[in-house]
Amino acid sequence: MPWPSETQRDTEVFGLIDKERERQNTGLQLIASENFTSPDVMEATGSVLTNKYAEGYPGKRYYGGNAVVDDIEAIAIERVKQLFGADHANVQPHSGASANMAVYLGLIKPGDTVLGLSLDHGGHLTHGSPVNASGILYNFQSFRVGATDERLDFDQIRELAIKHKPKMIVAGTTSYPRRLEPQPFRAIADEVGALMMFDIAHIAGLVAGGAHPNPVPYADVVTFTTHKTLRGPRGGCILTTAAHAAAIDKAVFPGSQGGPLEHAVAAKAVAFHEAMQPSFKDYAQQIVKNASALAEALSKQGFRLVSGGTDTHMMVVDLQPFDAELTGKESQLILDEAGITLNKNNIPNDPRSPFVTSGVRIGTPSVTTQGMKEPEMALIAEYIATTLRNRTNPAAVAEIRAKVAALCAKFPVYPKRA
Ligand code: DSN
Repeated sequence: MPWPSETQRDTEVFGLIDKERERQNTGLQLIASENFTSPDVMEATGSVLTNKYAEGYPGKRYYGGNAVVDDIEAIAIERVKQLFGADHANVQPHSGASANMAVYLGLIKPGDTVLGLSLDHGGHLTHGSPVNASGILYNFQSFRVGATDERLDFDQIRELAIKHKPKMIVAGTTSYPRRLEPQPFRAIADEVGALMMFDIAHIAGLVAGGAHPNPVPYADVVTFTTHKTLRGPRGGCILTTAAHAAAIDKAVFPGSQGGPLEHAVAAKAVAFHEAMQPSFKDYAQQIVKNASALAEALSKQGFRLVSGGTDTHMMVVDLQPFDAELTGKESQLILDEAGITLNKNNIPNDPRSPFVTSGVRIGTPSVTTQGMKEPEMALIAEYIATTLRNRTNPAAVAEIRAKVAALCAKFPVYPKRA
């Protein structure tokens, strides 16, 4: 039987995909949690594996026909264990949020106390936000960054841990620009008898590439997404010590997920292979160098960097010293018109709501994948500042849009569809 698309291709959706490819090719992608995956990762994601049901784990499936899928998932597991030096890996979580919820389901009980970083100070929704299942089902107590240095305060974390006696301490962030050392979290967890989970969703690629410390030797469980700095397909992953392996596997399937997305698992395996190559170390180092260069250039343009700068792939920019009237929301909108994509972001103790904000978050994983280096970071800072200074002048914004397109043309990501 012919596919319907042979006679009636869905030009509507494929037209929009072409449009999105064009947007990604011609604009600056500065969302800290995004990246460009390789053609091989995309090929695996779009493969025949999307057709297969495979509830269970390699060698223990509920359906037949899984010999090939078993080999693929086993390769993904072995590669990621090797990449991070872990005892055990579960590569099935559909996302970082699913991975985190599976850890809570597997290792603690509803109502148990957990410590995590407050969302408005750089934590994640799944680190106990009251609007998320983590905050609804578990008794999360939040720590916050220091009032003056805007960095994690381990004295505060320790005091909270002693006071609340959590079952688990969650380390990890989504909009915190500083390096996270795992040892202080481990010391506090040991002192109060808590489990330690480290969510490295943002920095997994930096850890894999050796640019940031690996928490695996210190944490009971490490979660991450595969699509951020790690540059794989959209998805999640959990690494654990041998002691927690069975509980975590049970919490993922059948605890919280059904059939795994084996096309995504295959693409994760490809991404892990890519992250094992020597060139990935250079990539991880360059992401951080680019972020430092961009932060410095933005400071020179009159912006304030939360915590004074960055040692990761991202920075949180306080817009207030640049222009007290300018919000994150307005900046995001006008920069989009200039072909510069980033996201509004609360700064610590932000007087504005999360829908408006006084800051923006900027990341360098995507532009680094394109091959941009420090000189381009100076240009990007100039384009951002010029756009925001001239935000009521459409001709000036259009001029920046043209400059952004010219810059991106020098660093093409995906060739146009033939
Ligand atoms: N949405 C992701 C981020 O942008 O950091 C976190 O889940």
